[in-house]
Amino acid sequence: MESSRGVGGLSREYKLVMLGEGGVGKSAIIMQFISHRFPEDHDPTIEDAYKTQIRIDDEPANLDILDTAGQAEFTAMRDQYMRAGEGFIISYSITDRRSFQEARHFKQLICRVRRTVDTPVVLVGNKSDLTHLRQVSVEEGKELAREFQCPFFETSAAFRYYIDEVFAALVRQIRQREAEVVRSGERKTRRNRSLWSRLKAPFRKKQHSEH
Ligand SMILES: Nc1nc2c(ncn2[C@@H]2O[C@H](COP(=O)(O)OP(=O)(O)OP(=O)(O)O)[C@@H](O)[C@H]2O)c(=O)[nH]1
Ligand SMILES: [Mg+2]
Repeated sequence: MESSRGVGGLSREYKLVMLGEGGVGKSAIIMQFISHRFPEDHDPTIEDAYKTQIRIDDEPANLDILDTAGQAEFTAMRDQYMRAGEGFIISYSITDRRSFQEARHFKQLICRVRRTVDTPVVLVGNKSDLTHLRQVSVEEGKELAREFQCPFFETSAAFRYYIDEVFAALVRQIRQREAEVVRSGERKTRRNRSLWSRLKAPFRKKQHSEH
């Protein structure tokens, strides 16, 4: 298991994947996060990768972010990046109910490909600035996040609302899972040790009785 500081004191790299229907603002969220810019036009993504270094809870983190295609015709690589990613942002637009319904499909796909329900995820309802076009309520978003057992944010890439929070929450999720794995590993080692000492006990007794 790699420590959170990585090998040789370098900061740990986190492989994050941005998922969601076409046009919900995946690229806009990433661009605002990395370069504080908002792309006004929709330029459908095929696949783009971004790297950035930030500090989260006073620990450095190298983020390797994959921006994926929402358009169905570009989804050939999906299984591969779903396997390789460590944390996933599932995004929808609050102005597009269909994109909200698709969010559940993305979660199911992650579970199916990774064969576990225990993958770090953050749910994001983007375009929160477009209140007059809202089709999905905050409550519905929260309810889906409860179902996913994951953090939830309504973001606006246009106004840079809650953008940093999304990435920080995802890295925290990954760190928590890793800490849990380490703890359960220690528990197993302790259990094995006590099993071993119980197994060895009769030998010890025998040795003592011989003297
Ligand atoms: N008002 C508003 N518009 C947004 C917001 N986020 C994205 N947009 C706009 O929505 C359109 C689509 O944004 P993109 O970031 O290209 O969407 P995408 O999810 O990357 O789309 P694909 O790459 O095709 O999957 C663009 O015209 C953006 O300017 C937002 O928070 N508020
Ligand atoms: Mg895009």
